[in-house]
Amino acid sequence: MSQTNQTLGEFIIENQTSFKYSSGELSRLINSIRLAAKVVNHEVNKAGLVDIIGNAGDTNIQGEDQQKLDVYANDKFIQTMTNRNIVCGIASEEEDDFITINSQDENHQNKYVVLIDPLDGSSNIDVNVSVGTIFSVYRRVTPVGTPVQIEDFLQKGVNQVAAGYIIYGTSTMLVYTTGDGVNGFTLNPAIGSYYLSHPNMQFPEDGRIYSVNEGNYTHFPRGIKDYIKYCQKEEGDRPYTSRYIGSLVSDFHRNMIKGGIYMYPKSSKSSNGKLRLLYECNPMAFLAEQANGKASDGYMRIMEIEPTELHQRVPFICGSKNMVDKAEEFMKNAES
Ligand code: AHM
Ligand code: MG
Repeated sequence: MSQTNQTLGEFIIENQTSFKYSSGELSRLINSIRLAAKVVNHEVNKAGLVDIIGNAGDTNIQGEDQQKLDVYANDKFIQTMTNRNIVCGIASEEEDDFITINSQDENHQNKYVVLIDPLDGSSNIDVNVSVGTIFSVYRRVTPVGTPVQIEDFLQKGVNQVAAGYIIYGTSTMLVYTTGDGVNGFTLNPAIGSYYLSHPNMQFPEDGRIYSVNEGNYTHFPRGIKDYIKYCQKEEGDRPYTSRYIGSLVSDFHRNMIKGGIYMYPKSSKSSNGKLRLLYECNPMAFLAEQANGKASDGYMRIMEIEPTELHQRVPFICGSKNMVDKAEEFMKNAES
């Protein structure tokens, strides 16, 4: 039985041995993400102060260049994982290509690659709305000790060994899975430690919240339009409530706790939707499935999609299982 006074550090150590391929490497990796997240959290929290305490122009009070927060977060996560020498490669939504780590060092035995969206929903920062970091971890498929290759990153979501997100919200939380359920940890900012606050998180099988950018309604496929009309219909426990933050991590987090569905479908304007398969959809799909939820592109399981490029986009429907099933049913019926 989990204790709520357990810190993330204690939890990682306690659960390390139950992990199938345990060598401590994955634990060190989660630890470095935990550390970088604290640094980024600090910066995100004072975002509104930048114009007040920063110098005019583009340098801050220490004389450092002011960076956009998403660039800052990208640098911090990459720096932390590179300095601690715990992964062999990183791909980031903020970088055009993947980064190879220590390919010159023949003793470099690290076997994991990380894919990361360092600050998702960053357009929300200016208006003080929650943003998040999303990460996904795979075991490399090319030989250990050699430079990573594109195929180490272009793996199906089912191959993930860990995934998670940090939500910089009213409180900051780190939520992650290593394939054995989903656990959420809340940062106590006074102490700088994360505590297990949400053990074994589960999507309710049914929900009453739908989250979609309805401004794009006219451009959505028939099946999605029909499903939205279904959500709005006065019948049984409907109409459902519409909630859309526009910050995937926050919308997902709320839906996981309360029960709901998130949709970013394709539209006549963007044939594959907006969200990235490798940095956003796969990690959220892994978390959803580990929390008894479901993630689909409308027709098939997200984690079964064969990736073809690093920044590939896919339509994304994710949340309470029965709701995703229903949306898929509408997609299918619209075809016939
Ligand atoms: P980003 O990676 O550029 O921040 O975009 C991803 C975000 C998601 O967090 C959010 O759900 C979605 O974009 C919102 O998009 P839109 O404004 O088109 O509804
Ligand atoms: Mg993003």
